[in-house]
Amino acid sequence: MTAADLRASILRHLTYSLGSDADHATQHDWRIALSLAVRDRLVESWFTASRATRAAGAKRVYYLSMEFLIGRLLEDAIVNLRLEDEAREALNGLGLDPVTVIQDEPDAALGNGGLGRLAACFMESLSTLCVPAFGYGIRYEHGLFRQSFEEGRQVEAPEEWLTQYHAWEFERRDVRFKMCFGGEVVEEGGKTVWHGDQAVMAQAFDTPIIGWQGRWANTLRLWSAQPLHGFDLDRFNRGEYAAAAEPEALARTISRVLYPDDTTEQGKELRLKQEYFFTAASLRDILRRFEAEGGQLADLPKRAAIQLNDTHPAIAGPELVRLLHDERGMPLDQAIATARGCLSYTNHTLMPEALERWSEGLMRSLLPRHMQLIERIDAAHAAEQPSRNVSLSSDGEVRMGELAFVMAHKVNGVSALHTDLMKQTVFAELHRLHPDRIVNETNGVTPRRWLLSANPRLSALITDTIGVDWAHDLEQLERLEPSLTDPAFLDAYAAAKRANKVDLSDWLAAEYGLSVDPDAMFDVQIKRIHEYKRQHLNILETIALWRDIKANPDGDWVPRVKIFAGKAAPGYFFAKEIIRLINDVAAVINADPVTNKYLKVIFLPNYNVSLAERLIPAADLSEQISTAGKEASGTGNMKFALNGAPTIGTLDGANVEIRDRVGARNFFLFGMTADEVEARRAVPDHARQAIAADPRLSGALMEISRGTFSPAERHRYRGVVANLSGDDYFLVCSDFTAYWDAQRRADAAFADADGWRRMAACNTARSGWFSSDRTIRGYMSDIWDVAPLDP
Ligand code: H2P
Repeated sequence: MTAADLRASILRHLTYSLGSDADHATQHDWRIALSLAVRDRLVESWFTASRATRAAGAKRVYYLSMEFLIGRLLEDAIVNLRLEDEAREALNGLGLDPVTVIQDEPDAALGNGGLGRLAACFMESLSTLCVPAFGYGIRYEHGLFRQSFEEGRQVEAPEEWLTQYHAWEFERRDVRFKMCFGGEVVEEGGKTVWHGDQAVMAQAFDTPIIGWQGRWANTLRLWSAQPLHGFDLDRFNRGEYAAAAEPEALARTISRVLYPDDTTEQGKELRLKQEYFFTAASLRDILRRFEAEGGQLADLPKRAAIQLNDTHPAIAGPELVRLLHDERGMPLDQAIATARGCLSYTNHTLMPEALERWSEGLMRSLLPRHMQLIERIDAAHAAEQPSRNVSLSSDGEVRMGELAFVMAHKVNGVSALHTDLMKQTVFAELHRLHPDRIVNETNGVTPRRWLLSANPRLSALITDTIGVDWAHDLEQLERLEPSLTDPAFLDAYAAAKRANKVDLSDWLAAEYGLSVDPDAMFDVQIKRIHEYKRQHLNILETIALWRDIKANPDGDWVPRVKIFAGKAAPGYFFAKEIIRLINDVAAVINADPVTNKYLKVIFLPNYNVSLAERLIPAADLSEQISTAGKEASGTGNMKFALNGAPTIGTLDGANVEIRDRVGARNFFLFGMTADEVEARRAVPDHARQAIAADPRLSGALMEISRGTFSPAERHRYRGVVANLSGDDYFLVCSDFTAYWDAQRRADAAFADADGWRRMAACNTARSGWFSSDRTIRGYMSDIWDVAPLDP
C-alpha cells in the first residue's frame, strides 16, 4: 500500500463511514478515518489466518483473562503492518500531525497492571508467531478508574474510553449466549439440570490483533453483558421510567467496571458474576466452534488449549465439566480428565490475600451446580491422595488456586524464582502429589511495542547496526555486543537516550508545567502502588537524600529526577497513603531553593500503557525494589532493561534472570534474599533495630513524623510511620541502608558518563531473551502442544 492509497482510503472513510467533510473534520474524525483505513488492511490477514486454521484443523490456544491491558491500538497496527512511512506521508499530505493524530486515541484501560499487560503482549506474540489463538475477556464499559490527585490524594473517576467511537471492534450480533446465575439443580429424566433464575446475555465484540509484518491476526473476543429483553414497555407506559429501565441497567453492571470494590457482599457477588460470565461464555463459544467443525468430544484436548490467566477464570474447571457431563452426557471421570487435558493455569502471585477464595454460601447461591461439581472434583482428587490433606475448600471457602491447580494439566509460574517458591510454599502439597505439573515460563514483553514503536530513536540505531530482524527475533540484540566498545556506537546510543529525555522534559513542561533538567538522572518507579513493591522505600531514600543535600549544599551531588506513577486499588488505604505521602514530599522538595538543582520528585497521575511508553525510553534508572519473594516476575523491569535503563533492584522475580543476563556489573543489586527475608521477619524488633542503626533512616522518619511534609496536619502519616517502625512486614527499614548504598553506587556510576552509557547499552544488548515471543514458544512446547501455521 502506498501513501497515496492510504490517503485515498482515509478520505473515503472520512466521507462514507463517518459522513464528515474534510473541510470541517475534527481531529477525532481524522483519527477514526485513519484507523478504519488501517483496519481494512488487517482484516485481510485476519481472514487468511482463520481460513488457514480451519483448513489445517489446527489446535487453537484460548487465553482467558479478566484483563487485557492493550492500550492504544492504532500505532501498534501501523508499526506491525510496516506502514509508518506511508501513514506519516499520507497524514502530512492532509495537513495533519501524525503524532497528534495517534495520541488522540484513548487507552483501552482494560487491566490493572502486569497481569493484564502480559496478556496483551501474549496476544501480539501469538499473532507474530502465527499461532491460532483467541483472547477472551470482558468488554468493560469503564475499565480501570481514571486517577487524578486532589491535594495529593488519589481521586478515582470512571474511565470513559468507550464514549468515543471504538474503531477496532466488530460487534458479532450472531455470537451471543444466555448466561444464568442462581436458581436450583434438579434431576430430570436421569440427568442433572441446573435452572438458573437470573440471566443475562453475553454479546461478543471482536478486535483483530495483528502480528509482525501483518502475516497473521488473531481475535480478542470481549463479552459485553446485555439484558435478555429490552426495557419494560408496560411500566414505561405507566410512567415508571426508571423502573422500566432497571433490568437493563442491572444486566449491564456485569461489564461496567474492572475490579468493582469487593469489600462489600454485593461487590463480591458482582465480581464472581463477572468471572463466571466471561469464562462460561468463552467455554460455550469454544465448544460451539469445536462442534461446528465436527470434533468428537473426547478429542477436545487435541483441539483446544485453554489457558487460565490467574484464578479469575478458575470456574472454567467445573463449568467445562458441567458442559461435558451434564449437558453432553460424558461420564464424570472422563469429563474431568477431558477438561484437565484442555486447561492449564498461570499463577501470578504468592500473596495469600491475592489467591481468590469464595465463600461456599455465595457459590451455592450463585452457582449451585458448580458447588456440587467442585465437591465431586474434590472427592475424586482426594481419592488419589494417600494422606488426603489437600482439599479444595476450607473454613467454608472454596480455594480457587487449588481448584485451578487440580483442574489443570500444567500450572506455571512466571519467573524461575517464583516457580521455585510456588513449589515450596502455596502449592507445596499439590506439587508433591503432582511433581510434573508445575513448570516455569518466565514472562516476556513484545519488542514491537516496547522498543520498535515506543523508542524509535534507539530502534533506528539498532537497525542501522544489525538490521531489522531483531524485531521478531530479539536475541539478535546479542549482535550488538561488538559495538559495546565502539565509541561511535556509544555516542549514538547516548544521543538517542538524551533526545528521549529532552522529549520527556518538554512534555512535562507542556503538560504539567514542570521543569526538569534532561541531564539529571531520570530515576523511575512506575507500577501498581503496593506495599510489597515498596514505593515507600524509594520515598524514604528521597527524603534522606534531600536532608543530606540540605546539610551540604555545596557537595558533589548527582542531579536526580525521581519519577513515580501508579494507581492504588480503591479499597487499599495504606497504598493511598503512600501516594499522598509522595505527593506531599514532592511539594516540599520541589519548592526548596537549596536542593532544587539536585533533586526533583514527580508523581504523574493516571498511569497507563501510553504513559509507560513515554517514560521507559527516557529512563536512566529502573526501580525494581520489591521485598524479595513477593514480586512474581515483573515485566516493567524487562522493558526498562531493553530500553537501556539499568536496574536498581532486589533478587526478586525476573530481576534475578535479568541480572544473570545483563551481568552483575550492569545491575545495582541490594537487599535481602527471599530466604533472608524470612529469617529477618523472625527477629523481634527488626524495624526498630534498623532505624536505630541508620541515622539517615531515623532522620527521614522523623521528618515525616514532625509534619515537615504535612504542616497543616502534623500527624497525617502517623499510621505510616507506626507501620514502618512496628511490624514493617515488607522490611522497608531493614533494607533501607543497603538501598541507600546501592543508590550511591548508581550516582557514582552515572557521574562517569562513558561507563554509564556502556552499562545502559549492555542492558539493551543482553535483554533479547525477555521477548514474549520466547515466552510463548515455551508455553507452546511445555503446556499447549501447539504448532505455528504457515499462512
Ligand atoms: C502480576 C505480578 C507481577 C507479574 C505479572 C505478570 C500480578 O502483576 O505481581 O510480578 O510480572 O503479574 O505475570 P502486577 O503486580 O504488575 O499487577
